[in-house]
Amino acid sequence: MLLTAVGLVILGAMEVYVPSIADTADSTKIVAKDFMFNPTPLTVKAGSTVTWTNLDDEPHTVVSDTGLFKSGGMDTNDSYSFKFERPGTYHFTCSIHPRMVGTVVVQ
Ligand SMILES: [Cu+2]
Repeated sequence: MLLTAVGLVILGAMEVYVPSIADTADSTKIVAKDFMFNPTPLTVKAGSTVTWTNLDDEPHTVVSDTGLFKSGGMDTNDSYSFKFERPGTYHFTCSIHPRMVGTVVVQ
């Protein structure tokens, strides 16, 4: 009886976990690699959370040109996420490497 209950709890947790992965589809992800953001521009729907991940061996940041969002330093494999509530065109740079630029278009 106890084992059955534990099994149900684990199964229930998995059912919650799987959709949460689906929510972070590739279409809301930007990588920093080879000192470039990719893809850029990235187009998402309003209310989407965009996640940047640093795949370089050098640290990078993600800083909005307007100050709307600003990550800390991201080491290798670190990520930063920001939820875009309003439609618009959002430019960002890496504050360490200013030639690294990118754009998120929110529809
Ligand atoms: Cu950088």
